[in-house]
Amino acid sequence: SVNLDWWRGAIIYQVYPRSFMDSNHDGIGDIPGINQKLDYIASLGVDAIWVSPCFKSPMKDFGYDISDYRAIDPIFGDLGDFEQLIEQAHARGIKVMIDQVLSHTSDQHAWFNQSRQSQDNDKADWYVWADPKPCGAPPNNWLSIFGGPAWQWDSRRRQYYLHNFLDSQPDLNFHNPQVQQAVLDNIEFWLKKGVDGLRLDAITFCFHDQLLRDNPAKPENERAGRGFSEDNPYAYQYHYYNNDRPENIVFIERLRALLNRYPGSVSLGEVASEDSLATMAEYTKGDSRLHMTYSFELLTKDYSVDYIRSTVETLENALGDGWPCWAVGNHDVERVVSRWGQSRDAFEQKQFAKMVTAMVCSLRGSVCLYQGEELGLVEAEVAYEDLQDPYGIEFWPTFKGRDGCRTPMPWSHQAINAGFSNGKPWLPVDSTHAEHSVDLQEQNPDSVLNTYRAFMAWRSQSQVLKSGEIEFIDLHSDVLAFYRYDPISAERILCCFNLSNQALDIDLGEIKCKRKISPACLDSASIEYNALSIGRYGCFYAEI
Ligand code: TEU
Ligand code: CA
Repeated sequence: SVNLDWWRGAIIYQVYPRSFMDSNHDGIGDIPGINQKLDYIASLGVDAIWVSPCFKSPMKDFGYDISDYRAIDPIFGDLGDFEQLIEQAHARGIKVMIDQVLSHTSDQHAWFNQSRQSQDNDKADWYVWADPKPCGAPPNNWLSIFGGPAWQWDSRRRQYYLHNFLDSQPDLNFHNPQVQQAVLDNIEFWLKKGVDGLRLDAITFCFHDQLLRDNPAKPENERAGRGFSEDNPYAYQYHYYNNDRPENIVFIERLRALLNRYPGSVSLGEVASEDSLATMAEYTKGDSRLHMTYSFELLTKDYSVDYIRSTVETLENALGDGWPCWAVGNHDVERVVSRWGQSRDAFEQKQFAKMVTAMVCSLRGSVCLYQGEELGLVEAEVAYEDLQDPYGIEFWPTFKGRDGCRTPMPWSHQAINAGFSNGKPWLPVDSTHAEHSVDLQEQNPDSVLNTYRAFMAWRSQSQVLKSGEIEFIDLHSDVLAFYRYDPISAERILCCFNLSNQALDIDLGEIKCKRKISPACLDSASIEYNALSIGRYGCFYAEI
């Protein structure tokens, strides 16, 4: 029988194609490279892959600027390679999710080429065009995430166009129903090819306020980090008018109606708004909107037991019947071992990597894990001369951009470029990454990689970890502790994660553990009567 609910509690492995595996040695990872490594991906025990954009693109934002939504970029291969990817992933029981960038296209897209020709052509209204202020300035104060105003002057059309990201990423005008239909038709092209789901890039940015009202200023004490450079003025505004507009819901419902015609296909919306938790709830309410939304809340610089607990509790309270999807890393943020890990000690970094993966995979929800997390990779050092990310180039050195988490996967420690490519890689392989390569870790039963595999195998057998409810408890200020339980079967387990680098002895008080169920790969705790001893960065699971 087909499990249409496969996505609930699924582990989704994010592949960043440029840096995964280069099959033809031009220095850039490609789809045949992914296909060569499907057995490796299957060995991780993940349920699905999310492939970052591999569609035709001038690569100004490395694929998040698409010029043809139905073609694979030649640098990555061709449609046949992608069809093989779908077929061979499916043969291994792995679902395939594609990245859909709907809010904007590349400025090289045929739609934009036509739209910019005049103010009265067929596609004149497909993007967000506006006249300058009488003084010639942009129509309002909206800002681009990547720096500067969100408006770019077009000298031919003699109007400004909106771009929330790079000026080579013009924003589509979703108020035009033809745009919505064209976008949905592109999606259906891929659904017909058998893809199992969509990661919806920047989905909150589809609509804008048609009155083009100015965004209000944000007081200093509310300027949240989320990876923004401190000198990026984007952090100085509330983005009420160019982001998360109410019309989004109507479009999301159209999108869901399309997905419903392809049973088992799933949507995962990337939600970044002023009140992301409320937006996530709104976007997943009932069963006519998105299946799940992607949370940025664990991609922050700071973390602590209190922070994780209050974030998860607040989201859980807001969500109701909505389904969350967690991530501790992706292609946009510093790698988690460096971002959260306090330690430079190799053993502690390893323990930390294992514990964080187990922790995030034990929360209620689905999880996106980023390539390289299974190796415990640290953030790569990328010299200014080697920078590729336009966002990093713009704000260097207060913000170094996103290249440090995008460097190539280390496959084999003795090979040139750690086995990623014989050619010069588009980003250098970090000098410390070869010692974390897949071949070395495969030989070591205690490696982060083998622990990850064993943990996933163990987790996949636990229905309560995949779909149970969650309830936090106070145990110790350095220990994140919660129950997962099934209200019907009354199965209840306790999950504990020591976020500190100190071994701890904790009195469990009233909590009566029936038996320890920690998987052997993460056995770093012992319990005697009601005294729990848990190692530094240790994990503990018990049946209650
Ligand atoms: O990111 C959307 C987004 O909100 C990011 O700008 C995020 O806030 C920022 O990167 C934090 O550092 C998506 C993609 O994940 C990103 O790679 C793209 O550059 C962006 O959309 C534009 O398509
Ligand atoms: Ca290649």
